[in-house]
Amino acid sequence: MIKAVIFDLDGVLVDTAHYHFLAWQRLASELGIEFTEKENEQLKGVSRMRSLEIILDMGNLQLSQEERNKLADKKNKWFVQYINQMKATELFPGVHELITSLRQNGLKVALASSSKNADTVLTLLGIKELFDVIVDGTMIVHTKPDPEIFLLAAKKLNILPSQCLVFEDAEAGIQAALAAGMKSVGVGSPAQLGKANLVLSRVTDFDTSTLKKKF
Ligand code: B16
Ligand code: MG
Repeated sequence: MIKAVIFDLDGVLVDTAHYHFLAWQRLASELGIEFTEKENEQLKGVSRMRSLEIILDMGNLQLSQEERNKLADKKNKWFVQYINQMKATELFPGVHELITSLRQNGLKVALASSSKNADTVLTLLGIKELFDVIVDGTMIVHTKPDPEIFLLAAKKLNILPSQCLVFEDAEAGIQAALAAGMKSVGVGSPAQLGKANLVLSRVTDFDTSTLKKKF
């Protein structure tokens, strides 16, 4: 029986995944590397430095750690500029209502994002108080597909991993949920997220009756 729901942030509750893409594409373009939405799928859910390494591999570029740090900082500055212009209305429609109704039905709700900017995004959107527990990229060593972030969320919620349901838009996130021994809902395309227990186009295609029927 599911007792807690754990939400990813970027790409599940808000379209910040698009801002990550724009910032990486801008960096790739400066480096002369072609980078489209298709390649971007591999970056979703993984850490900033791992994302950079994937892009550098695409361009067969080998750089020192110091140069890589500078590029990662540059991408992050652009990403922060984009999110600072974000409006609270960019929260996907129905998210507030869904989380409120899960809590009214006695479920615990956590947020688990690989991003070190998660706190800024949640503050800008004014949704921090919706969650019983928040874990982000500043609190973990290994990012998705490692299960660390989801296991930490379950521990803080005091709920067994097998009683947690994860919502994710990234292939790496679904792999992390599986590795944590949790059930998962993929938000996006079945081609990308086929390993999830259920795939939906939007998080708000889910409600408490879907929970009872499918899990
Ligand atoms: P930052 P999520 C992830 O957030 C993003 O999907 C991924 O694209 C990004 O590289 C990662 O956070 C790290 O983000 O550079 O802000 O620390 O999807 O787990 O909410
Ligand atoms: Mg995501």
